[in-house]
Amino acid sequence: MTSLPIPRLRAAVVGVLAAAAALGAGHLVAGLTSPRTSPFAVVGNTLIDLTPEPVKEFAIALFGTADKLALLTGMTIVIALLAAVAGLLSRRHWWPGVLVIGVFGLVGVGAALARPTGGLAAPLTSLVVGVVVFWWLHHVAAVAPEAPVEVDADRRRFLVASTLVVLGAGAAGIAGGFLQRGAGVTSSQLAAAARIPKVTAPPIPPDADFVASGTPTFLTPNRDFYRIDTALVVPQVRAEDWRLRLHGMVQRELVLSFDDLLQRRLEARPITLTCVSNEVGGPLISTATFVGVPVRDLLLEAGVRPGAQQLFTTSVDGYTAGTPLDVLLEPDRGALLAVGMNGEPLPLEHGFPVRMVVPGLYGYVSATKWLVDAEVTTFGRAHYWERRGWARQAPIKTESRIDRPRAGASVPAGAFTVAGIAWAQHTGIDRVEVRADGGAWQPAELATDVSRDTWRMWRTTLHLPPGDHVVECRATDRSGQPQTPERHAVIPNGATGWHSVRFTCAA
Ligand SMILES: Nc1nc2c(c(=O)[nH]1)N[C@H]1C(S)=C(S)[C@@H](COP(=O)(O)O)O[C@H]1N2
Ligand SMILES: [Mo]
Repeated sequence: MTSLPIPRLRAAVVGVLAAAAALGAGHLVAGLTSPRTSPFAVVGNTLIDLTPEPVKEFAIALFGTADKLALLTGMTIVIALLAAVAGLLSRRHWWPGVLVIGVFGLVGVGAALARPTGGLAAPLTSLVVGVVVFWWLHHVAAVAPEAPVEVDADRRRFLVASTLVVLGAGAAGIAGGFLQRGAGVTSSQLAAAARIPKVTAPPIPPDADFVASGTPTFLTPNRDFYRIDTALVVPQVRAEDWRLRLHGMVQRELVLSFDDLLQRRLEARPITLTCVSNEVGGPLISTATFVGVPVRDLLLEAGVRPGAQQLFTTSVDGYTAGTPLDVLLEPDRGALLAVGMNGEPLPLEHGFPVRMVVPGLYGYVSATKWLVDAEVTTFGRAHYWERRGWARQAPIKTESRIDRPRAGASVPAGAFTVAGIAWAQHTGIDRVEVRADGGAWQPAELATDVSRDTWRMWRTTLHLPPGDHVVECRATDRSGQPQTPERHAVIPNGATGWHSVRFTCAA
């Protein structure tokens, strides 16, 4: 049959809808099998792992914790454009578009095969649905040459078919999303809440923060806790299915279940986590009371063999971190395999059911979420970010941040409050000083000390004349080490420099 070329817009719509159907169907099958195999997750995570380091850093700086939303949006736009092109190539014949969609489908299958936790049901479904829907819509969209009177009927048929595809893809996508969120993990989390023993944490004194003066609350509510990870789809691990293998250079290999952990000695301790990607003045720092088993206890139980240097931890999604054993074995380091956060089980985004936290080390070398494997080994093995040019070891640097006034704010002339936070985890903060317009440093008032593993709030009152001003702050830690004014980028091992804020005193 010879037919006229499909009108351009209609041809592009065929491509875009076929892609939508492929993604929706894949998302649904991933919900029924394993969320990590959703085409969104496979493509997104592959992009994350392949992205050059500077681009990733730029994305975190630009979008902060909205980086994943930005990636998804960008991905969707690119996929829609490519699919429209596939449709436009197929105005006369069905096969060029099917070829393009098929090749992208196969690339998706290949990416799924390359990921640590493969699963081909979802990508294969996407491939088949994409090809079939494209072929079908192409035929519905075709315009019969000899029957101009039927143009309206043609159009109506295409409209009905497209609407069906849109509804089907949307319903599959939404159902997949619900299934993925359900997946038994939420009920597992509820059950865990009842099973985690209540360990009394040292009470946080009411004057540990200066909230009224503009600092964050001392403990960060779980929903406000900063989140950084490479997982586009949050891994779903039920506590009942969770196992940790502690192996490598040990005398006795341990395989622990969630209950095995709960039966051991649990500790509760407030810890301030910080991301190495936190720019000077940045938001990637939060504090929670974590409950968990001391990592040292487990290492002693397993018996570390001579010559071992690091604990190499792996997440269920393949992310890895390497933590020096001499740090983890310090009697008072307080590193935990955490099961609880601020009186609740770990939120899914923060590593449910079990993660590691190590006071004094940046998260990327120590705070593995969705932890499933811990190998005692030498430094011969490079961890996720080490392979991408970041430092192998990364103790947190002494830093401080101004939270009030905000940059660009206008404050009443005369007396006003400057307030913020300072941190030097596992050393503690000794002093914070503030200066205005490059003048003399003056000491700030410190909030009540809670622990050397947590941040310390500070505030002071300044009197400045009307006009534009700059305030700066600097901290000194308890080893006497002052915060360096030298500006360093976040890569390879954390930013340094004094935070400064420009603002105006109103007349
Ligand atoms: N599985 C996994 N764990 C991870 C990461 C990750 O990408 N995947 N990122 C690390 C980094 S860089 C940081 S800063 C902390 C952040 O922990 P949070 O999201 O609970 O604040 O988790 C660490 N643990
Ligand atoms: Mo981080």
